[in-house]
Amino acid sequence: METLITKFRKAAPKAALLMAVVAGAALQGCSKIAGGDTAGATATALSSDAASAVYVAPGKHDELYSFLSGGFNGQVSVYGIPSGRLLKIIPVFTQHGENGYGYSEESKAMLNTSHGFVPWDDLHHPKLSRTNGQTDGRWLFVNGNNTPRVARIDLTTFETVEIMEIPNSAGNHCSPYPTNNNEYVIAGTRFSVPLDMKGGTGDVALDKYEEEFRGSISFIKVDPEKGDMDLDFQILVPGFDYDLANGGKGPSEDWVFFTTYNSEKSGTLKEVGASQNDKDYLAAVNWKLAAKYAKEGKAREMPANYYHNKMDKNSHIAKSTVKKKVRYLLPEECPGMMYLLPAPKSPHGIDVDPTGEYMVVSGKLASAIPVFSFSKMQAAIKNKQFDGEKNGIPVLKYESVLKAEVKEPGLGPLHTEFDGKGNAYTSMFVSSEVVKWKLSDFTVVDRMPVYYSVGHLMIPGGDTKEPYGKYLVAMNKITKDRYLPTGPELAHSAQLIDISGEKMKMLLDFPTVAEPHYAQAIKADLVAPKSVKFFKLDENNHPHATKKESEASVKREGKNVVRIKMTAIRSHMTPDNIEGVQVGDTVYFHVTNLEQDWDVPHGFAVMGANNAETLIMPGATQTLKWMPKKAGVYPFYCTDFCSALHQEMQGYIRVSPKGSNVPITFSTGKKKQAPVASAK
Ligand code: RUQ
Ligand code: CUA
Repeated sequence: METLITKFRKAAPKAALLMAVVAGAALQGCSKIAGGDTAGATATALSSDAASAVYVAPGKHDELYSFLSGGFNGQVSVYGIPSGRLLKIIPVFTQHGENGYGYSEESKAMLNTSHGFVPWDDLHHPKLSRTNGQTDGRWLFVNGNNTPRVARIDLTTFETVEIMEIPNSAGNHCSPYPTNNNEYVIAGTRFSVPLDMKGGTGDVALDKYEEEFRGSISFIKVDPEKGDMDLDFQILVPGFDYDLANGGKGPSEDWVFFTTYNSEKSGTLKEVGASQNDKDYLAAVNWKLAAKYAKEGKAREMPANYYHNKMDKNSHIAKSTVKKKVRYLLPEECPGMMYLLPAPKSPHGIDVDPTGEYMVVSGKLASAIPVFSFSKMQAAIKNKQFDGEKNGIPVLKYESVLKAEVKEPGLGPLHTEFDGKGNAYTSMFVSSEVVKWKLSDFTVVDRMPVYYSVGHLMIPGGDTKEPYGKYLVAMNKITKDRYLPTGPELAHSAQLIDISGEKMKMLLDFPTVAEPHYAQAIKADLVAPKSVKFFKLDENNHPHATKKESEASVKREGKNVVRIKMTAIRSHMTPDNIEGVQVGDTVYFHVTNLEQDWDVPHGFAVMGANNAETLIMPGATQTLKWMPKKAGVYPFYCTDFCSALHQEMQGYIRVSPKGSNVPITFSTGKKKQAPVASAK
């Protein structure tokens, strides 16, 4: 009792501080409106030649692709930079009615997990694949936060081709981090959980947090040619919360760093409980050494249960494999693999500068930004400048690893990126600004207000060895009065800032699809030339593909399955008249798009289907499953305006009562095909 009360008393002032920080964030947005000075603020912040700097003439292409996470819509959206034009939405963890992703029979398996079919997630961090520490434009890795998953998008097709579930994780937030040659994609858990060592979380009393809960860091191997992922091993780490991950480069390229909070190991009211200690930790993990330990037999194995879903390139059919074991390392058994660096209270962002020497830790509740030195860290390890240990992991002395602190940067520092010209840019959530400071003397040299409450910011390649320091994109959580009002729900927003000169220049606001947490951008010429225009029909090995109209068919299989193998080409479907289906049947429309040309998808929808349309790319086959419930005649049609005769691209399917003797027939144009005997 006594201790509880003392604990609470200690907590009170800290809780008050937190409340002030939270209230400050809300005030920030409102005061601008109340003051009525928004227009003024915008005008002064906007550079006079902003319009021409972002103008991409009709028919011309943008200089860069940017990939913005969609946060709680589970998707990635692709914008051209500098125009801010939305080019595409790539569904990843979320069903997408626009093209049938997650609805079609082929793609459903992408969303399988050990919890069943999960058609949603919270996607925070896109990370481009790398070669020699530079983005190479091959793949984009993204994380699913809620039901821990890592996905890979192929940038030749802009499609999600692989999703790996992460066992022993909960809230896959510090994820994904690809090493400099994609040796591994590394993913850390946000929540610690009790592991039952049987493939799930343990049924443990919640007040046992301190003793029973653990975190995990997962090491996913990436095939250097194909990009295929495979969970190699995990490190089971102390039961803190792990927030963000970023990796070294150059001298530090064997290392990956994680911010942690809740080193107090509080299991409840974390806004207070996890803010007791004056310092939490930056965890430094030598991933190369970890991989060596795992390879040399230090890893144990435990049962697990997680899904690995892959889309086949030629059939476009996703398949799930269930994995039943995972290997793990314990840091206390692997000397030299992991160290803890004290970092001011509940740090959030960790960003390593392009030279690999500085680790910048943004503590959202801290008043300065600590910058750690990698060479000092190496020396401190060598000279054993330790401040005890935590769960068998050596803690380095704060002073022994600290290079400098950036003083009075602003309120609520979250994330930092670099321009490759010796400058760092940090987002300030509470004071809504981007702050530019110098890596040479750690002084602040410029500020730019952003609207409002900026989370991440992104410089193309700003997290790699070679940033492209021309643009910065600020991703804002709150827009308030920035756009025409759209009821209670407002768009989130991105702002494009010119960072090529000494002073930042505001260029453009553009609303985003859901919440952009983080983004990546890359020069268009690293991606555009490799873009696939259509799929080759002769490489289509879908078992129900129909490569010629003469091969189209309708067959009854067993008692109540009807399989329709259909083709689509401008501007008809074959067959377009179908009879003999009965109530109670399960009907599969396997539609092959026969086009061999760019930008000619056909869509397919049938009245009353409890499903989305399917959108079939040229050369591909997609399947819509339909279970008609009433007798009648049902129209179907192509949903994508594909030619002048698109509206004519339609047909009928007749559904008769169960047990009816209407035979299966199908046709296109006048001549009826002979009825096909049922294949018992
Ligand atoms: S983070 S809250 Cu990247 Cu700042 Cu998700
Ligand atoms: Cu095919 Cu419209």
